[in-house]
Amino acid sequence: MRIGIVCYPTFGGSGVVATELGMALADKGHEVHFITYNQPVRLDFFSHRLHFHEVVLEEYPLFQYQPYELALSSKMVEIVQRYELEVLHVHYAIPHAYAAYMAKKMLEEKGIDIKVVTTLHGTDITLVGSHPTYKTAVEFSINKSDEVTAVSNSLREDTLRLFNIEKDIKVVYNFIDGEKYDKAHEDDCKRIALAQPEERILTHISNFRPVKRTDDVIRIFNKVQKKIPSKLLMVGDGPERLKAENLVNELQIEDKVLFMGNSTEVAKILCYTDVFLLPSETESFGLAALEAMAASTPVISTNTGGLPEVNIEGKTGFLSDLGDVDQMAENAIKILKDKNTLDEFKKNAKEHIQLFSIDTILPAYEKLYKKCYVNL
Ligand code: GMT
Repeated sequence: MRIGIVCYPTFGGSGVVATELGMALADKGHEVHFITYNQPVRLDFFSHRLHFHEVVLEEYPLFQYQPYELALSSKMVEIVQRYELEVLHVHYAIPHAYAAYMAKKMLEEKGIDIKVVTTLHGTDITLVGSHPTYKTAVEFSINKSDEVTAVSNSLREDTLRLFNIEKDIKVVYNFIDGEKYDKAHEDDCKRIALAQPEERILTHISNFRPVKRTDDVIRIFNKVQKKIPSKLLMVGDGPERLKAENLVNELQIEDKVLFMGNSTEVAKILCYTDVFLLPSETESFGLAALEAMAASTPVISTNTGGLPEVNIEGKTGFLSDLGDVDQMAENAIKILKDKNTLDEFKKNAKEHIQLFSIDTILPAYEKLYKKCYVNL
């Protein structure tokens, strides 16, 4: 098929999922066109089946805010026409589903029927989308999509609770390519550059927004390092980074915590990791946890949102109530205390990702694209 993918091109989970999906679809023979304001960070190759079209914003002094939706929907119309696209798959409802609806209507005027598939990712529903500022437009554009998916049962339920939804929302889990992580393990994994052989490595990866509770990450680690020699890798960047760095200084553990900034080498970083920390306030899915598990890393997380659908209590890691730093630290110590326990959790984590295999999830999206045209 000829598919347009609209997403945020940044390090956020929705952009990562959209990019990996587009690359996998192109690999399978589909023609994929990314439409966004920058080249997606994980888009590492182009081919005759994989294209990127930049949405260019013209600055004009009258505008306090540049009208991105207008530029995006105009670009969608242009690309759908030029490449005769059959489906626009938009990731993250705001403003992508709304812009896609406008593009659909403009194309209708030209006698073209483009189908729109909207995938809801989390904050577009739970934190931003349900806010009164956006709610009406988000609800409208979800209901006007041809097909709607959510990345977990929890997000589906949240959407139905927070909005008046007339459409059927299908759950299509996020996916992972396990082999990519095996490869990072096989290539020489230079763990010694970061920690001594007897030290354990704990890692947190996020966009350092308040919802990620980076202070809890530091406090959990502080308790762990008092019992087990260890290092903490803080990967990513965002508004809470400075606060997290200050807390590290206050606790006098600067020599044990490394702030690494944003990275495109997540698989390599995770190959060093023994335990992954994700104490988020809410997480519709927790792609970072799944990436950790693909690298055979057990996860210490909260039990919020879709996390219990990804991280399995006592098997792939442990889940605690929001803010229960003591229990999360105890659980991390439980996993790290001896090699046999750690190895068992690592094995379980790797096994569990089968449920989220790209081989299962990709056909689910392909079926959905076809379903827009034929009643399957
Ligand atoms: O976590 C974020 O703040 C980024 C956000 C995004 O849209 O990129 O992530 C959301 O989508 C991811 C991919 O589906 C999910 O794995 C994350 O759990 C979800 N984040 C939240 O629900 C907070």
